[in-house]
Amino acid sequence: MANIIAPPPWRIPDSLVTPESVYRSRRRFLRHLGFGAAGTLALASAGCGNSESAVPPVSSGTNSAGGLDAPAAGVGKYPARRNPDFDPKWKLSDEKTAATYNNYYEFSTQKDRVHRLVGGFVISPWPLEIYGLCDKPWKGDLNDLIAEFGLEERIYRFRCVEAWAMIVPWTGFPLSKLLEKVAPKSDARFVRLETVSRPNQMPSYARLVSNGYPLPYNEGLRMDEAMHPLTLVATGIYGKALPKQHGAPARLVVPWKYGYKSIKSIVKIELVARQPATLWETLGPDEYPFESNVDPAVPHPRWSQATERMIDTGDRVPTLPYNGYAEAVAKLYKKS
Ligand SMILES: Nc1nc2c(c(=O)[nH]1)N[C@H]1C(S)=C(S)[C@@H](COP(=O)(O)O)O[C@H]1N2
Ligand SMILES: [Mo]
Repeated sequence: MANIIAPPPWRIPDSLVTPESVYRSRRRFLRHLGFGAAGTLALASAGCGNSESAVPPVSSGTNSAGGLDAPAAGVGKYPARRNPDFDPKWKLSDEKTAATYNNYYEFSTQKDRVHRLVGGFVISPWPLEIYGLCDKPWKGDLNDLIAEFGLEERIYRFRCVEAWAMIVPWTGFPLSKLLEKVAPKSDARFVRLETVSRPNQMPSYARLVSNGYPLPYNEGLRMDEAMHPLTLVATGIYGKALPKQHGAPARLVVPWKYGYKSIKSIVKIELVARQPATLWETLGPDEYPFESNVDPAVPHPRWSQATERMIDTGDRVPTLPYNGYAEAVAKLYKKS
């Protein structure tokens, strides 16, 4: 139990994924395995006790220079107008539950701890760049993009691969607007997105690296997926700027794919010709493949995806093909 050995990355998948709520104890993990309950992604060393306790907390409210954070991006723009095309009359998940149950591994692998560890994360200013196979690569601050594109609110379902789900109002702009701005070349067939790398502000960062995680966190989409009108760059949630634990100041939301595709705190977007390697696919290609469309009929190798648990009510509801967005996106995956 005591020896924490960092396995090489290619060995991680075997020990990486443990059923939900049992990642703290190897013994409990083994006992629960047979239940086939909803699973969770956990550190490779997760069986060896509370691996977070050795990480010193980051002081909150200050930036790296010791001063106060500048205001978050989009100040004065919330709440944004709700887009009537994305306003289903669904009951929203509880805001506070969503804000205290997060996957943001760079801060913690324990969902209920992330929100307590983000205080020292500096989100303003937020330079980002979009480059690669395009005629007009762009570099600037997130605020420039918000000023140019405006913000709108949309209600989406969100489904994590661990079989929990929520319904939340995101605020943001379509990724397609940003891609059109840089004029993609015809050979740009994929986009690769990268999360900011801030080991000094992200308490779990060094531990992830030593456990073989290929940080910075990165994700990717096919160009037609990235250009799809549902694919959103979110800067807000519940009518306010994004709390840091949700991926401030700008994160992706791809509502028909498992949650890990919705990469947080984006600083780089690259247009590329070939399918990029992504963090989760690199760690476990059978469990977290590049495409990762929500599909109740395709179980995760270690748990069913047929149902999901709403994070606030605990209700178990059927999982829908493409997370309920089949009408909008199934055509992207028609085999010819
Ligand atoms: N950089 C980064 N992005 C990330 C993650 C992460 O650990 N790091 N977790 C992903 C996963 S697994 C999920 S389910 C969602 C969770 O988003 P939420 O905490 O805002 O609900 O963020 C995704 N984006
Ligand atoms: Mo997830």
